[in-house]
Amino acid sequence: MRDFTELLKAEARRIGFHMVGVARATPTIFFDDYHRWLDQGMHGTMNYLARNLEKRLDSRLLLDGQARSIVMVGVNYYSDAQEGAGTPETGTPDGGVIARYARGDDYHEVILAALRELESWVYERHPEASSRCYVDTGPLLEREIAQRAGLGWVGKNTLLLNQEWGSYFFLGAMVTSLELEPDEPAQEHCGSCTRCIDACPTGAITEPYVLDARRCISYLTIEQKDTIPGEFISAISGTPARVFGCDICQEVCPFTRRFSKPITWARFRPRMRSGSVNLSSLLTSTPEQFKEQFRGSAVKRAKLRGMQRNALVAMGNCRLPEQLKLVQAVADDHDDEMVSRQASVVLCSAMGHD
Ligand code: B12
Ligand code: SF4
Repeated sequence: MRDFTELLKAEARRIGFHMVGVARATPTIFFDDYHRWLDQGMHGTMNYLARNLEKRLDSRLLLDGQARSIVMVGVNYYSDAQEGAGTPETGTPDGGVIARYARGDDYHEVILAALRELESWVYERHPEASSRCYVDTGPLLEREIAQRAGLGWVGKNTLLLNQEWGSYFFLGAMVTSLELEPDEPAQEHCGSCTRCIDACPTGAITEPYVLDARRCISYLTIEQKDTIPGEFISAISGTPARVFGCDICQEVCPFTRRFSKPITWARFRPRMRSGSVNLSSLLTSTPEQFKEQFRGSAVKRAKLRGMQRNALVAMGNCRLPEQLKLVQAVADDHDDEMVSRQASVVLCSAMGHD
């Protein structure tokens, strides 16, 4: 299978994947770590992470027990817009930054379509093989498998880092029943660096390689559906304010600083100038306007109510008098009770109360 594996990798590169490697389907060596993480409740409300545990922790069980190899691919999504560099949205305190991964089209759809192209190529040559493609949603530890496939190492911020690309890249997986030639696992290069741990404003990286999702700005602004507790408001409304996701632990990393390269996949190019949106207009947006603005984007995952909640938190200490009025108005009256409660939490925090 060595020759076929090489041809498959060449095809993956022709399709446009920036990274490709192969890992054996095997049980994870992080079985105990994963269970400890769940037992401590670090997954918060993401209950799906506690489901399908047999498969998630032993990829041989995928494809009804037929999985033998996993082809891992990576696609760069870095956009180099300098947040806060005098642009209309971020140059004023009324802009909120969208994390880089969500500035273009929804990566799930884009990468899955490209992976299916690769899958068809394999199927034409091996119609007897079964396979399945995953981007994010499958019961897979994508980063751990990608490390074994040689795509990079799991950094202390828990993201996969690559010496040529940094960490601003998506992962995708094609699980197959074919016995492909596996790659050598990538070596770790974080060394004694702890910049991501030191820089996280909410202390979400509780120890190297362990992220308490409940404290992560990405989780708080995207996955968590209720109000964001007051203790996180100053971190989220810092400069620049974050309104969807967070890149702080990547922004400070010496590898992303040195090796990130601008996006080449057109569909991942940022839709919004400097990667940010106007907070006040988000607060007054109608469902129709929201749908139109974020059609085909990963941002719609947070829904309008989630984004309005995030906009309130991003306004934080209400540096602008107009913002204070807006937050007050939402606290007094809003169709969605959760959004209204969030406005009250923000007002209390701005006045220095808990
Ligand atoms: C749930 C999830 C989240 C959650 C939880 C994040 C987390 N760290 O687990 C939240 C919502 C917070 C999140 C945030 C983000 N996510 Co996310 N997320 C996922 C998802 C769906 C599952 C991850 C998971 O299983 N977590 C559970 C934890 C316990 O697993 P784990 O970190 O892999 O843990 C293992 C290792 O840490 C290992 N381990 C433990 N100790 C040690 C010690 C050593 C030395 C080593 C090497 C390993 C190790 O053991 C653990 C158990 O196996 C994956 C896709 C997937 N299916 O894998 C995307 C994924 C990880 N996310 C991704 C992205 C882009 C992000 C964000 C950057 C988005 C943003 N800008 O806001 C942030 C980054 C935050 C961060 N620092 O992780 C990408 C990452 C790409 C990359 N280059 O690594 C993925 C792979 C999606 C994709 N298909 O591209 N995410
Ligand atoms: S900031 Fe330092 S410790 Fe954190 S992931 Fe990057 S190299 Fe590793």
